[in-house]
Amino acid sequence: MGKPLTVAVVGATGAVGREMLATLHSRKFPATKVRALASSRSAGNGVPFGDGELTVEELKKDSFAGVDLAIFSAGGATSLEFAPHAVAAGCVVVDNSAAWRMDARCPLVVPEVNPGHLSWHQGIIANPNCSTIQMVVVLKPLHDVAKIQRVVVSTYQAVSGTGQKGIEELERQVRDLFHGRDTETRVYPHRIAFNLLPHIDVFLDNDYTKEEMKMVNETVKILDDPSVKVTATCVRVPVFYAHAESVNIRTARKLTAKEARAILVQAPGVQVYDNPQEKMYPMPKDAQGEDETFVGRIREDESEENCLNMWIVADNVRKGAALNAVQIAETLLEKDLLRVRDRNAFLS
Ligand code: 25A
Ligand code: L14
Repeated sequence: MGKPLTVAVVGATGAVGREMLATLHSRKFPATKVRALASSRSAGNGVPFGDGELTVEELKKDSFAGVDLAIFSAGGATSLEFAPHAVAAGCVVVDNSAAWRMDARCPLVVPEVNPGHLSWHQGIIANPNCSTIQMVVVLKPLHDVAKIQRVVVSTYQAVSGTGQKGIEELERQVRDLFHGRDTETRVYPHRIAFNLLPHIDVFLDNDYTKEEMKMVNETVKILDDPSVKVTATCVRVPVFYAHAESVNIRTARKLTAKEARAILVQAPGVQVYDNPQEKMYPMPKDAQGEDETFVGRIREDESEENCLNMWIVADNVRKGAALNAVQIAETLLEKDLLRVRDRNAFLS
């Protein structure tokens, strides 16, 4: 055991925050003390941790004295406001919101893909968008061998991406419709039960959604290669856990489906699940609760040279959020990078 280590989870009462506590415990993260922080609404309540419970404390600017590592999943506004104060207290932040991802001072890290980026962190490390994480885990080993030039992706995203309130919206609407009652839409702009919404996060000036542009920009930053062109369509589907993606790539060097499978079988964090004859392909119901990113339906695109199609599925709350954040923390420890060099780096 090393020196004492205090870890705080900010947003500990949310769908992702709870999973972060569970992941810290199940992976035996070497914390000597774990604290649960959330808004004043939840202060004083308990959240499960291991066999016991932690009492939720209200997040305040001075919450981080004596904290070595804070993992944030409480929305972008909370991260923007509080992460600089955490760093000022000497605490390293791993942030699950979109707030710091494209900030040049903040590495955007998937440990299987670009762990080296952690070396230049200045106190805040960003955890990528869930849809981006599961895609780059699969793309990276193919890119290293055959150089990906273009990616066309369509996503099928679970309601848990919106947190506990998304899960409750789908449950309530399904129950109402089964009982022949009218149902309300509270969280999404339209009914999600028995429907599909080609709309995640807000629309931007270019008529893409912010979720789609996160996939475009974050992929380039993580792969550290602006020559990779990405275009995305992000769709909310009535599934509780695990996002799926249909991905088409064009590579500089031709890859057969067989070669791609052989490369991916060796890839860290990836499980190839691809046997059409046996009706074996990844599905959200099987990826739920798993740590790995599953890939199947790997096949050559017969309409275009050097292009492949594949189907990628992962648990958005685990690899897409909590697990990836904890893996970042583990990698910081391994590389002895859990320290803040300049406490003023993010104070304006
Ligand atoms: O949903 P919010 O408001 O963004 O809050 C999420 C977490 O941040 C805390 C909040 O504490 C919660 O832990 N938080 C918010 N504002 C804060 C502040 N100013 C703050 N903490 C400190 N200072 P809370 O305990 O006050 O909020 C209660 C949370 O409990 C969940 N919940 C349980 N039952 C509920 C319910 N919510 C509504 N109705 C109920 N009946 C719920 O958490 C609620 O917010 P959540 O799961 O919806 O939060 C998930 C947030 O995380 C984002 N997210 C989800 N998946 C991903 C993701 N972000 C990135 N990647 C992902 N894969 C969601 O978008 C959501 O913002
Ligand atoms: O930017 O609603 O990481 O599914 C991830 C979950 C944005 C919203 C992010 C969702 C969030 C998204």
